Amino acid sequence: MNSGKIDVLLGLQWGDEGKGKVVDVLTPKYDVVARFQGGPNAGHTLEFEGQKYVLRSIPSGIFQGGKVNIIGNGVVLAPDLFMGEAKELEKSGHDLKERLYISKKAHLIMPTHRILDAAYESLKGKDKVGTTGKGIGPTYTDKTSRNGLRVGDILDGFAEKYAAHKARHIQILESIGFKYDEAQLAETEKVWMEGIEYIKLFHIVDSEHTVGKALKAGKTILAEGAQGTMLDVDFGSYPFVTSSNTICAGACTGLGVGPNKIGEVFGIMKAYCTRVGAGPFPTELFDETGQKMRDIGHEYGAVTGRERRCGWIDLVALRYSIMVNGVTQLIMMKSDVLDTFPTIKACTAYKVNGEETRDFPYNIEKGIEPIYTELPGWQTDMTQFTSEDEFPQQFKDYVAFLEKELETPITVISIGPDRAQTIVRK
Ligand code: 2SA
Ligand code: MG
Repeated sequence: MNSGKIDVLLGLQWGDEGKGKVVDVLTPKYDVVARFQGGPNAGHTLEFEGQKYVLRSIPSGIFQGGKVNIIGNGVVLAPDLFMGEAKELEKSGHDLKERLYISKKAHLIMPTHRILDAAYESLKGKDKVGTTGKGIGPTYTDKTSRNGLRVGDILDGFAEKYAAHKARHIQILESIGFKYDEAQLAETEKVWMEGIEYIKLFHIVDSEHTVGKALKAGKTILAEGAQGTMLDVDFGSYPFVTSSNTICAGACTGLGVGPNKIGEVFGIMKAYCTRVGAGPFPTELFDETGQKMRDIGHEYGAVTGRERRCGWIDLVALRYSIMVNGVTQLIMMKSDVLDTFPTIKACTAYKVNGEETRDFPYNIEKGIEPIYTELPGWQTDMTQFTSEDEFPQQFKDYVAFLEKELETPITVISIGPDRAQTIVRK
């Protein structure tokens, strides 16, 4: 933690690395927690005091008083979903309105963006991305094509702006002959407009100033990433990616800070690997070993409930993620899921068209053969451990092997979903 700096926490794989839990452990140390990209396609699960919460657009610092939470300009916000999420938290006694700041420059996800999301997916047919259906892609598309509607727009002349944007969307839908339920749209719009009014109850600000002033005052800031590096629009497995920059640089553009203000970069990874949606996944397992990971790790999506694809840890992809993010510390999640496996495999290189490489290639869609190193499993229940001294030798060897391959220290190891099941290494 660095005063006057932004520490960034992000996923290094395909999302679902367990960022929610880590953020929950880290937030008490920070003055400000900010989201910088993505939107309701994220689902950060936090468990405490016997309650389970899934945060989509709201930063994870929201549960503690005295913290400033920011939804940055890089985020895309769906007012109706935001309202549902916020009201749910308020029901359980959390006061949000004083703690949450929303950027005027964040783009709004309109109901028609979600229909467009479905329309573009259907046009792609068998090549579809497998999006979360939350309108993420179309909203970012409107942003970069200079057609977007922003939170700041709700403060002035909103009705006309909304109507114009909607008309343009309808025109597109008609031009591609995509059928949608008009009554359903009208229904959604009603709730969405209520959401617009609801947003006005929060601090709507130029959040870059909020962040800039906090940095100047020597406050500590945590930027909370969503999805993962392999879903980054530039560096992920394009086109099977999300539409934002999920990497560390996204925190700069998504909050309005210079790169020299970045402090620690926490890279979160699982002890194995998962992916939801379509797209390449070189170390994917289609056998009972993969099913075992899914069962033990409860690998089902927080947002869509979809089954996650499972496979061994991919060090080629992780090295790449560490490089493009400038990761300074690794945090390894779900180590306990591998507790019963007799053998652990780690992919250290790819064979691409017969040639071995340790560098992540341009295209991982076909012709990739993972090269594995096999390590003996620890076959020990680690879930009750409280210190790294208790780790079995085989697990210590696995960690040392990963650190050597990744040339980055693993500073925190998670051995279960509870806050208490977190080992901070000496
Ligand atoms: P979209 O809806 O346009 O962003 O979908 C594009 C692709 O990105 C994938 N995607 C995700 N994959 C895993 N986890 C996601 N969200 C997490 C969750 C939250 C997290 O559901 O728990 O860990 O931050 C997520 N969001 C998008 C999606 O499957 C498509 O492949
Ligand atoms: Mg998740």
